[in-house]
Amino acid sequence: SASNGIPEDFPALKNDAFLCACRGQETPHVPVWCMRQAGRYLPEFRESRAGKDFFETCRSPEACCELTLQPLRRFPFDAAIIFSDILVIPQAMGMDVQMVAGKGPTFPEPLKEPEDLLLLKPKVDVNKELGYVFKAITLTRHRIEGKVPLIGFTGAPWTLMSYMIEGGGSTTHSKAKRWLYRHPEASHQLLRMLTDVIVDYLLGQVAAGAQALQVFESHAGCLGPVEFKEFSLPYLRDIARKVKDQLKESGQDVPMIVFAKDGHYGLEDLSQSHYDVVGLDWTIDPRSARERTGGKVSLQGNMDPCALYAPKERISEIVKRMLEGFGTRGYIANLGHGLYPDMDPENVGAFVEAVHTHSRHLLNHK
Ligand code: 1CP
Repeated sequence: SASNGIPEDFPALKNDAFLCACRGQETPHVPVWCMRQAGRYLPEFRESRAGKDFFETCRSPEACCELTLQPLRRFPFDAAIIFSDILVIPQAMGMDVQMVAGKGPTFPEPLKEPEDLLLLKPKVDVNKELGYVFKAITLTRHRIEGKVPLIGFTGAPWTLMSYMIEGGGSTTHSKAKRWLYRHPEASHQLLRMLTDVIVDYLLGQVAAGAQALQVFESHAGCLGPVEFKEFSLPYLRDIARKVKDQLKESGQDVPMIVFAKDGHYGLEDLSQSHYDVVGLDWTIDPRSARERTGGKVSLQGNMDPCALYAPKERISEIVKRMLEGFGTRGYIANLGHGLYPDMDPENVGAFVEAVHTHSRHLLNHK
C-alpha cells in the first residue's frame, strides 16, 4: 500500500480535463465541479447520513467513499472531492469537536488564552490520527474507477485557528481576531503548528491517492490586507512550497488550489504563491480576476451559488457570461462557495450541462 512506499495500482484516469485545466493546458471542454457537491441537497446524502454522527461518518472510509461517489452518479462532474471536513485537524491535535444539529461544528472547550496552546499535541502523527482519511481516499480512488480525478483538501491555518478559538461558526470572528491583535506571537506559534500538520496531512493524502489538493481559507474575508499578509499568506505559501518540494523529490507534481473566500485584496499575492489554481468567490468579476492574476495561474469559480435558485434558462445565460469572462483556457468552472442544502439537484445538473455545452461551443468556434 501507499504507506509502505509502494504505489497502489489505481485504475487509469479516463477524464483528465480537470488536471489539464489546473496546469493551463487546452481541454475539449471546461471542467466543472462544485464545492460541497457531496451534501445535503441530495436526498441520497440525507438518507446515508440519517441518524449518524457526522465525525463518525468521517471516520468510516466506506461511508466517505459512498458520499463522495453519490454526486458523480447523478451529474457528469469532472472531479470528485473526498468527503471529510476541515475540522478533523483540530481533532487530530487533541481538541474535541462535535457536530451539533442545527448549529454546526462546536468545540466544547475552545482555546481562550495563549497558555491553552500547551493543551495541543506538540507533534501530530498524521498516519495515526488521520489515517482514516487516507484510507477513505485510497478506497475512493479505486471505486471511482478512473472516471475523474479525486481532490483531497485541508483547511488553511488561519481558518482552522479561528474555529479553534471561536469554538464554532462566527460572523465577526472577534475572539480569534483578538488573538491577532493582542497575542501576535502566540498566534504565529499556533499558525506554525497548524502549518506543520497540514503539510504532513496533504502529503499523506497524495500518498493515499489524491490527484489534486485544495486549501480552504474560508475565513480570509474577515481579515484586512495587512492582517492577511501577516497571518494568512505566509502560511499558505509555506504549505504549497513544502508540499511541492517534497513531491518533486519523488518525481510527482500534484496541482494545488488555494481558495481564500472574500480575499480579493490578496489576489495578486495569491497568484504568486506556488499554487497552480486560485479559487474565486462570486464577488470578483472574471475579467478583472484574469487581469490581476496576469495568466500566472489557472482560475476556479465563481458563480454565485444563489444563481442556482434561478430558472434553468437563466442559469445557462449566467454560465455563458462567466465562461466568456474567464475564457476557456486555464479555467475550472465552480461556484463561488458551496452548495446549500435547499438547492434543487436538477439546477445543479443544469449548471454542469451549461458549462459543458457553452464551453464546447466556444472552443469549437475559436
Ligand atoms: O451532516 C452534514 O451533512 C453537515 C454538513 C457538512 C458537510 C456536508 C459539514 C459540516 N461538512 C461537510 C463536508 C465537507 N466540509 C466537505 C466535503 C466534500 C464536498 O465539498 O463535497 C468539505 C470540502 C468541507 C470543508 C469545510 N468544512 C469548510 C471549507 C469550505 C467552506 O464551506 O468554506 C468549512 C468552513 C467547514 C466547516 C463546517 N463543516 C460543516 C459546516 C456546517 C461547517 C461550517 C460551519 C460555520 O462556519 O458556520
